[in-house]
Amino acid sequence: MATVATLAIPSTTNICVTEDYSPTKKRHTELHDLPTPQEVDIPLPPPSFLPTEILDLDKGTPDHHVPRDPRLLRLTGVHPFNVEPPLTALFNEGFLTSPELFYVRNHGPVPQVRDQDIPEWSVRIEGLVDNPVTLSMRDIVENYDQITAPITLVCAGNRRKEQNTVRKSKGFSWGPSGLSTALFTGPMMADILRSARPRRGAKFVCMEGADRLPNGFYGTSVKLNWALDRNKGIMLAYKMNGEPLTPDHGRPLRVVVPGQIGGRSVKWLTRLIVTDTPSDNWYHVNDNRVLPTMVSPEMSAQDKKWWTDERYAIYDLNVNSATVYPEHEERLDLTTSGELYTAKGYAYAGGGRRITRVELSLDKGKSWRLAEIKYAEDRYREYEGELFGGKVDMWQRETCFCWSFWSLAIPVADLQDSDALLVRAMDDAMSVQPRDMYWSVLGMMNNPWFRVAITKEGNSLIFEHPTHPTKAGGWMEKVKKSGGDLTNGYWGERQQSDEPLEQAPVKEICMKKDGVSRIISLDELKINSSNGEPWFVVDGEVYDGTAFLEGHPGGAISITSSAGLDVSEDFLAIHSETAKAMMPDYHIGTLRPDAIKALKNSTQPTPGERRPTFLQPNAWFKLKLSEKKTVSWDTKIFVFQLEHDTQTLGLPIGQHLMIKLNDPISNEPIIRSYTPISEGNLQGRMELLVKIYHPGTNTPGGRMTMALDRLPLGADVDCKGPTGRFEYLGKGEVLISGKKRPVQSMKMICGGTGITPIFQVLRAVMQDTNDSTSFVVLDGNRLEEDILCRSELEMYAEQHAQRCRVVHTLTQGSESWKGRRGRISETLLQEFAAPEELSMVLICGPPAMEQFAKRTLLAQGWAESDLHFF
Ligand code: HEM
Ligand SMILES: Nc1nc2c(c(=O)[nH]1)N[C@H]1C(S)=C(S)[C@@H](COP(=O)(O)O)O[C@H]1N2
Ligand SMILES: [Mo]
Repeated sequence: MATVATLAIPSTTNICVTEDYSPTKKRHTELHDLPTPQEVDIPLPPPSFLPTEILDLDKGTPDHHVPRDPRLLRLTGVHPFNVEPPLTALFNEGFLTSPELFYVRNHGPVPQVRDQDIPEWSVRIEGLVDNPVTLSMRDIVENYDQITAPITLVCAGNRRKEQNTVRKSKGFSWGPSGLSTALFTGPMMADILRSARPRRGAKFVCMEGADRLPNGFYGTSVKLNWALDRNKGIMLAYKMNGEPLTPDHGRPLRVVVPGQIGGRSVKWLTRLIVTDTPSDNWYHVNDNRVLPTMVSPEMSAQDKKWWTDERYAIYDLNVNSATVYPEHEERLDLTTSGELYTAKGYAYAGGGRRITRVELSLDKGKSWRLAEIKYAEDRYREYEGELFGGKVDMWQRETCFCWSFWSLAIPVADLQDSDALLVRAMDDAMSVQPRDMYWSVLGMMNNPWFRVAITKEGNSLIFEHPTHPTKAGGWMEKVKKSGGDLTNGYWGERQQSDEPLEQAPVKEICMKKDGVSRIISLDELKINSSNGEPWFVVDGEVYDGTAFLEGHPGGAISITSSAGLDVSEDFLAIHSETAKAMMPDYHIGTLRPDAIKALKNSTQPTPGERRPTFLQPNAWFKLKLSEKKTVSWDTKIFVFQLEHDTQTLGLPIGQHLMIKLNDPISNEPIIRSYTPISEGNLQGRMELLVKIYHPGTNTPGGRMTMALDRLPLGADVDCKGPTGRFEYLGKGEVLISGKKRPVQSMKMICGGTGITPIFQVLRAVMQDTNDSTSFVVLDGNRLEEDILCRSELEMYAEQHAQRCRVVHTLTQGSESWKGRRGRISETLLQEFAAPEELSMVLICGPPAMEQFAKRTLLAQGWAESDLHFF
């Protein structure tokens, strides 16, 4: 080991702040130059390939600027970004985790920091100090001693899914990978604070990040004396494994508080405030606590005092361990397996305490076997020198701030005779993981013995972890489903002394409002959602999230992006009982049963797949604008390219698609339904006929149409569909709300761009020589120039005179206009759209026109079920 110190490791003491922060740099060159781990006995970072691509998933979110690794498991839907790596992938990286696989816990959007702004990034140190200062990145990097140290960060929510399976907590589910380890580089916080000279009486240091959240900036505090104590290792960091911090991990600067829960390690650091009381930041008060187990979500919501009692705030991590091998759902073939199976996993403790033993049991905890433990962190204690521009100086530090790895070779015969492999760790304070879970409102610090269930299947053993972070399955769910009580001290196994079947006393939270009896169709859901009211579905019930957009802790975007969707799975996975108890206020009705199925059946997109048809009913896909053709002074055809030349849109006749794009002015998404003018089986492209509603003296203009008009060629819009409850099946057959209906004739009443859905149906009939359905089109416009699709309409009327009649009426026709004049009137409706057997009326136009038509047609003898409004 003596050779270690003499090895020349390239250092980067002279950090050029700007160059060092290129986010697009693929790979840190220093790593190539470093000695291999065999030469120097310290574990070096695994090969890292920082992603440079923005994933499609992130494109429509406030994090559209953050490149990410697709392997990460998203725990709270698309946004905010809360992810853990797959457990095996994390473990297999070894002691250090590459930044792209490092778990992420973001309460909101990632602040966008440009390269050129980094040197000017500043941190203000203020409060109870004699010398308040503002330090720039340059000061922080150049004027303070820099250190590099390996540190494991663990989210207080690690393993929370197990808590949520017992009883839903006020927190989303984490599997056992809510932890990662890296070499952090930067100055000690003690040095930074000393230069501001804290005053007598100062006891805490509050930290604040730049991420703007629903309840203010993220912030928290730790004790000042800890921050000043070098043994506690609290530091600021701007590098992780020698790379500049990535956006998700706090670029350009964060706090790292070793040995404590990750929540104290504030990212995107902007302020340090020295105070005499703990932080009053919303996230300090309402997050990262273990309330007494009897405090229910409702109790905690009713009484603030639970949240302000500092005794319940978490600082040091507790002792914890988990098994990685056997993996979840691993199968061990007994005919080919050797005699021994080596179980492996990780263990960590808090506050710098060392893991002093890890024990495994195969008989429910009656007897234990001692595992071997590897402390990779200790290898750094013997190393002296610089690494990534920071001094590695840990020889005198006795503290353990990193995870350790345990392993134990077990005779396969013993596994075969056992129902479960249990693991527990102990630390140097002799704290040991408990057998039983300590459930609490926030579900944090979950650390009971980690149990891997073993079952026999033929000649194999099947292993099962308690849960999977994002998928169904795991032994806990199975036990719960079969009526077992997970909290009975025997992992839910029924004991002989037990009553025949004890029902878990879990109270279901009712999310429905008393007296709400409205039945909502799929169409209504879609229409209202596309009109800017975010209606979404959870367990077959419809909620309108409009009134909660501003107050929503998850941000408005998580609600708006749920508009028109069945989000049961995500919603239930994310929300606490408290959140669910709020839902009656937003409950507006029940979705029609057929609609529930239609929503559920829609498939999820597979990225990179060459799909024959473009549209998917529950997923947004991007289309590129390739051409704008001017039709008249206010009307254009927008040509969009499909994903490949032979792809078709996949829009049934009579149905619509939703288009979503960002309002260039407010930057908010706008969603509207359209019917393309191009044919549904056209390959490679789609054409939309759109009348642009420019602002007038008294009218604001159409937001969507103006936004479309401004969209540059090559830009993307999001599309989803089909929607609509009407479909023309062909040869006189109509499908309406899932029911077939024969028609011999159709009356089509339209105004302005209302012609588009009507034209689509008309064209389908006209193109089919075997279709004998007849039509009348009553088309109202202002000027002759405003008539859309006129030549096609007239061509049809000419070629199929017996079954196609087209009547135009103009409100401001010029003198030369020979056709009808005035609005669509009672007389016109009587003359061209009188009730008939085996007929129906299709209507599409401005709201006033649609209302007038409805009233008049009903008065003239049509039944409501004969009318369809697009
Ligand atoms: C009006 C309806 C809604 C209400 C009353 C509501 C309420 C809440 C509450 C109280 C929280 C804080 C955490 C908790 O107590 O569980 C929360 C967080 C959150 N909600 Fe909602 N929510 C609504 C709709 C939605 C929808 C439709 C989604 C999308 C599926 C969503 C996604 C989220 C996310 C991602 C978080 C935060 C995750 C984090 O802590 O970073 N919410 N919501
Ligand atoms: N500014 C800011 N800092 C933050 C958070 C945050 O949302 N905003 N999340 C905290 C929590 S709860 C954890 S567990 C760690 C996670 O750090 P990581 O995302 O780099 O793994 O960051 C902490 N620091
Ligand atoms: Mo966390």
